[in-house]
Amino acid sequence: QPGDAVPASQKSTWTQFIKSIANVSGDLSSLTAPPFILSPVSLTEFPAYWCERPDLFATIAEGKTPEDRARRVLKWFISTLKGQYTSRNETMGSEKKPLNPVLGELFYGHWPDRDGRGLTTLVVEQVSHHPPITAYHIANPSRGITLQGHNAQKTSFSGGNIIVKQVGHATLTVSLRDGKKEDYLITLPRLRIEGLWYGSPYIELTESSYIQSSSGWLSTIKYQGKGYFSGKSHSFKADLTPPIGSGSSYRASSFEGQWNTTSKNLRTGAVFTDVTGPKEEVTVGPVDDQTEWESRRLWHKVAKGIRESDFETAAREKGRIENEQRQRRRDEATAGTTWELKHFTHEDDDPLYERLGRLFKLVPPTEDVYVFKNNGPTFEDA
Ligand code: HCR
Repeated sequence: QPGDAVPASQKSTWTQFIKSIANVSGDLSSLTAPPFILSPVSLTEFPAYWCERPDLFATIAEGKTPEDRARRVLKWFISTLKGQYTSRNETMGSEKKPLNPVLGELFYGHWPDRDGRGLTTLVVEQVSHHPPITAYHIANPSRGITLQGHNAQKTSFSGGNIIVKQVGHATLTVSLRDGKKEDYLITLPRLRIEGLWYGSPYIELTESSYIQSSSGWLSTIKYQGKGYFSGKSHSFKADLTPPIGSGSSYRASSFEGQWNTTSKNLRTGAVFTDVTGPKEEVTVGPVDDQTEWESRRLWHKVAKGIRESDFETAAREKGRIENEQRQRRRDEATAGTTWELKHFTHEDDDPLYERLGRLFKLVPPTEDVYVFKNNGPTFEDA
């Protein structure tokens, strides 16, 4: 029944919230949502989903050929989707509205070196508040792999669902043994938030996303939900195709399955991805050791309020943070200064996006980029 999962006292606020979503297109982050749908986690924590299977990230470097590495990148990418898009349903019962990060908010974490896979580090910074934009840098220096990207969202409403277009992209770089580098441009899928009328939202991925390697190998990933070609939710089909003009010596390969469970190689029948086993959450330093700008310290009281259903405290503390931010912006305007980013530099064009995007005629032909300043924490005690 519509509204089934909504607590009785919040049914009318939920209906109002849904109606306001239908009217506001673009940025959902500032809409006030009923308490039952609030998450105590800030959006700056989300880039950690990219590396919750750090072994798969590390083994990209073990690929012997461009094709082998492109397949490993695709396997790692598909294996991140379950965490990125279904983990709130698992931990909190449904998709929730994350805390809207403040400008300059930081999130640091790492995955320890285990069995020789190397230490993997994570640096995240909220680089814009309106619209919300999150930049991140993930690195496994001993394996010579880095992932850099930024993420914003444009939302619209269609057929009772929220459609989220992800704005931004990620680039992955692998240092090869001969001193050369291989780059990958990763585009991001479109989301459909379903189940809104029942008060238990969940994500389905739609349309296509791409991973273009500088070696020419291209992965095209098509997403489908229930009722389409496999009849199962969270389905995908990915084609890995050789560089254009490389002749018949290479054969394209295809993979099919569900990104939240398993998938297989269509030709051989061998398992391609399997995310039914445990994942490894990012390790984060204790809240007491964090600076005021670090996400879990900054939102500590708000998150505690949400977790303990003390929504009065949560709202008061959230208001305090937002007022402080407004005052900061006013002070900057008076002083004629602007906020300086700590870990990233904003550039209007991304040469890597342009170069790799051209190979498969990606539109738009360029996008902006947040370049990492290489000044993250030392992660010495990791
Ligand atoms: C759309 C979303 C905020 C953005 C979240 C993103 C796209 C962020 C980047 C990550 O890599 C992947 C990711 C996963 C999330 O599924 C997605 C969020 C889902 C909901 C949230 C909305 C702003 C909240 C809408 C409120 C709903 C739940 C009623």
